[in-house]
Amino acid sequence: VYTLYYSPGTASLVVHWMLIEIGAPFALKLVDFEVNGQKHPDYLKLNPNGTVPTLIVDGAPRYESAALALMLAERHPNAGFAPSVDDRDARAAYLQWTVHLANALMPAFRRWFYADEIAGPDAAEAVKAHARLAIEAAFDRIDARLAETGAYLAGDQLTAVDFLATMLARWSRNMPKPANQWPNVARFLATMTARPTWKAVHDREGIEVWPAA
Ligand SMILES: N[C@@H](CCC(=O)N[C@@H](CS)C(=O)NCC(=O)O)C(=O)O
Repeated sequence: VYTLYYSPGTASLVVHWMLIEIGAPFALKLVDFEVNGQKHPDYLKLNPNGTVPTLIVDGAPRYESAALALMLAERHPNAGFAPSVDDRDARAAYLQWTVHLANALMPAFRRWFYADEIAGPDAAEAVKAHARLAIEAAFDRIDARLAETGAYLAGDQLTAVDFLATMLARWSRNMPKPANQWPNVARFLATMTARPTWKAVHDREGIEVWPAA
């Protein structure tokens, strides 16, 4: 049984969503951002970064949403969410896009949502303008990749990286250019968000489903 420390709609959503997809038993623990629960000493013992998600796996706390997505895919091979190591093209693309999303797109969203962190509130507008360019450039590249495969990020097979990409696309929903304004991303999102588990994870977290039906 896994235990997921989460906050609604945040980086924990990809892990929550995949747990539902896989059908693995899990417990949820809400980390209340209103009271800064993510910085509580007890929580910092689990995840010294003071962020969500944290997933308890065989009694050990694990973190980093992209790593957790890859790990769940590996631990539950029957779900088919990781390309086989023998499928070299798909495997390379799977790893490349997972790391790219975690390394380029997620930090840009961090700057967008936590613009004060970089250089204080006075610089927030400039930080956001820069973050917006980085996020839109990332979706340009994702769109081109999805045009190339005609299906998913790693190729024909739906894999963990697609759940990660969908969560990140959701984060753009209130931005000047939401991710579903890129045509190939829109086609991909239509497929991903039609999965019944997409609505299920929103219901479990008590948040509005995007895009609205
Ligand atoms: N690289 C981390 C990022 C985690 C992260 O920044 N989570 C945000 C929510 S999306 C958070 O916990 N924010 C609360 C805070 O920083 O105090 C991951 O992917 O797990």
